[in-house]
Amino acid sequence: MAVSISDYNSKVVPTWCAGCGNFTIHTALKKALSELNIKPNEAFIAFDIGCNGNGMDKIKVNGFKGLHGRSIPLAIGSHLANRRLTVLADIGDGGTLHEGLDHLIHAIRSNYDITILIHNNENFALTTGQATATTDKGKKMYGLPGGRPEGEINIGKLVLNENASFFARGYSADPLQLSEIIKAGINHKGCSVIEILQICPTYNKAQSPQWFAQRLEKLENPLDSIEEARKVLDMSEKIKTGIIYQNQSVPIFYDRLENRKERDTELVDEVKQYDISKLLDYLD
Ligand SMILES: Cc1ncc(C[n+]2csc(CCOP(=O)(O)OP(=O)(O)O)c2C)c(N)n1
Ligand code: SF4
Repeated sequence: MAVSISDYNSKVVPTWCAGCGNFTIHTALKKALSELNIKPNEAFIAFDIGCNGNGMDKIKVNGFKGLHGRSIPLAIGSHLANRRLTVLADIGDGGTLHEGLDHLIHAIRSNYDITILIHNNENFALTTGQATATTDKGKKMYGLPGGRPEGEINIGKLVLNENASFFARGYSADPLQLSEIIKAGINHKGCSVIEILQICPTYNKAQSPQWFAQRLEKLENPLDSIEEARKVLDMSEKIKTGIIYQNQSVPIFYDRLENRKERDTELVDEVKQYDISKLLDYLD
């Protein structure tokens, strides 16, 4: 039976602020999963800490909420243990670019077959709007009344400098485009990094829907040259959305492991032959 978007509905009522981009990001995610006919029990999403991570109980999939910045290694572990699952990490710009930055870099470099959704609202929202690495230089933020002193990180430039095999940029107020991007990211065999420009009307009033409307431009087709892709990442005037770069010829980490080459079983099943109860004795 075909999977429908409502199969992903949970009974938990969202507590996000009115107008928060997380609502439409979730709709786009559910739409993408259902259109790919992935059943809720075939998907695993590692959630982070933050307003984004508070989405965990609002979508009915296998999930795990990790420490702040650690949803990416959790997603990697789940993928390596059980490749039958469609695995995503769902994380904010704060979690990704601060405590989680090393995990992002290694996920890209190893090209694990996971999809990373970065909710970029350009602030640490759950903790009331402090500056993150994507906040514009000079912008006044909670705890920084004199403005942010350093220059900002451009997620696309960071990701493509590490030779990511897939980078896309979506927008929370365009869930139709975003769901197509998420589908492409899931279908991509490798580490797909999707930056989602997320409206946060509470702590990022400057980047309103009107502000985005004046700047966003859709890229019709992905660029297959990484050098060309790097040229369209600048966000100072116009901001490109869409699948910006995809390289399908980079092998994924798992397929490069010599000791897994002859195996068609999953680690999650193989481990069942071992009695690990003694390792858990200390819990008594
Ligand atoms: C290990 C750890 N460090 C810091 C915190 C405090 N903390 C909780 S939510 C949060 C902000 C999250 O910001 P971001 O990842 O951008 O997500 P958003 O809330 O904006 O969606 C921080 C710093 C924490 N809970 N755990
Ligand atoms: S603070 Fe911002 S990100 Fe958090 S729920 Fe409110 S609008 Fe959404």
